[in-house]
Amino acid sequence: MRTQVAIIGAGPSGLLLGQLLHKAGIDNIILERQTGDYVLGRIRAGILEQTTVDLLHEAGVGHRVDAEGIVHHAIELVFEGKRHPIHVHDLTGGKVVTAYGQTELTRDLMEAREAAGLPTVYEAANVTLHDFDSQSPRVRYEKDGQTHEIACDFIAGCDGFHGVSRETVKDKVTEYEKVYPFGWLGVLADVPPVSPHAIVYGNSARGFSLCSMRSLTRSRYYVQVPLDDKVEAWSDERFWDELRRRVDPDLAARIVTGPTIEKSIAPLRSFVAEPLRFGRLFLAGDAGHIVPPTGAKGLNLAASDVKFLSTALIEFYKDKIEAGIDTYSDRVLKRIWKAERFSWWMTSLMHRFPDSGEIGQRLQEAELDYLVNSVAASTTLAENYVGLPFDFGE
Ligand code: FAS
Ligand code: PHB
Repeated sequence: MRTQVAIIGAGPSGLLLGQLLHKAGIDNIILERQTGDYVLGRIRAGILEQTTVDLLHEAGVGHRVDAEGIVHHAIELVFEGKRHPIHVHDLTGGKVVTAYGQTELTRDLMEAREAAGLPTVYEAANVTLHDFDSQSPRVRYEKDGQTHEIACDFIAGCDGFHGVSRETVKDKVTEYEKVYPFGWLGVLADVPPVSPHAIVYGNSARGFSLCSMRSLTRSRYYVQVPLDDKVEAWSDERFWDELRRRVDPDLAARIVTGPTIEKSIAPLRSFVAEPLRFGRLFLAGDAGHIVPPTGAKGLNLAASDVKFLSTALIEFYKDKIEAGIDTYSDRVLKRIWKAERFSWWMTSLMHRFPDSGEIGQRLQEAELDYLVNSVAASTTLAENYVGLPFDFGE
């Protein structure tokens, strides 16, 4: 079989890239090792930057996020038992973020791909990448007991942090990593969100908390937990009680509780692989980087990688220009590192660190008190939170 671009991974990166390339008339195939239902079953991101929403429209799948996404003009910070708004819309000249679950975004892209009759091989096992340092790369995979080979012009490694793409080039990659000494216990519950028009980030001596949502009837909450904590140790009652203790009394009194429909603990890390291009192989999304979710950057950073990569590939096929593919890695890494820095800063500001002692908590509270009372400091948070423009610093 032959195609122009072979995409590894049917997560948001791979699906969005596939859709943008298809819209530009570029053939592509996606190889995914799991089933579609398994991919949809992963509960992950929830906040989209405007540039990500714009990309969904460019890909022809923006109608549902417009209809069902919840636009936020502000976020709120809780510290010392009080809640403070950060009016991101006003501080950034009108930019906003939209609450819309990664599951729904993935579903929209999967449905559009299927409607267009584009080839996606689910349960593709043992994917291997070949000859990507030549002009004739190949991808192999196993399915139904058969080994298949795809000849292509380019390979897009969109296969996430544990994928085969970065593993294939591990001897050519420099890795930068920071693992945080805690995790996030997250729950989904079909109850109305306590703060439907602002994500609430909480700093408390008991640890970080986050009040978010997936719709006006489905809430998403998180509390910081020790790295060795176990989901089994957290009954619903214990979770709701702990969440209430970490926010201000007014918000605590308004939290609508109910049975959780998903409960999981995720570790937090900052990770970047350099470079992200190896001849005709490109890494995009979590295959190349991971951020702690405190800044709501993971999915949005994946989308911006795809913006740069799709533009470069379209330029190559339409105008025979190679500048985009030659500069892809340097350009996305400049953006990735700024998102890594912001995510690290938000994480450092909002979480309880085991080794920082009481002074650590007081220093965080001082920074938060300065931040909510300084237009300059709030603007810095706001412009990073809504997402820097694609051409920032260029
Ligand atoms: P993904 O990991 O989503 O997709 C990669 C795909 O490749 C998967 O479907 C995988 O099955 C497939 N694959 C892997 N190896 C393969 C192989 N060898 N062959 C074929 N296919 C292969 N981001 C936020 O912004 N906010 C959050 O709150 C947030 N929470 C998260 C919670 C968790 C537990 C995790 C793991 C991530 C979270 N993220 C969050 C980040 C997350 O949203 C990612 O940024 C996003 O999924 C990135 O999308 P992809 O790059 O497509 O990678
Ligand atoms: C979520 O809704 O899952 C979410 C929101 C904001 C974050 C992280 C996760 O910073």
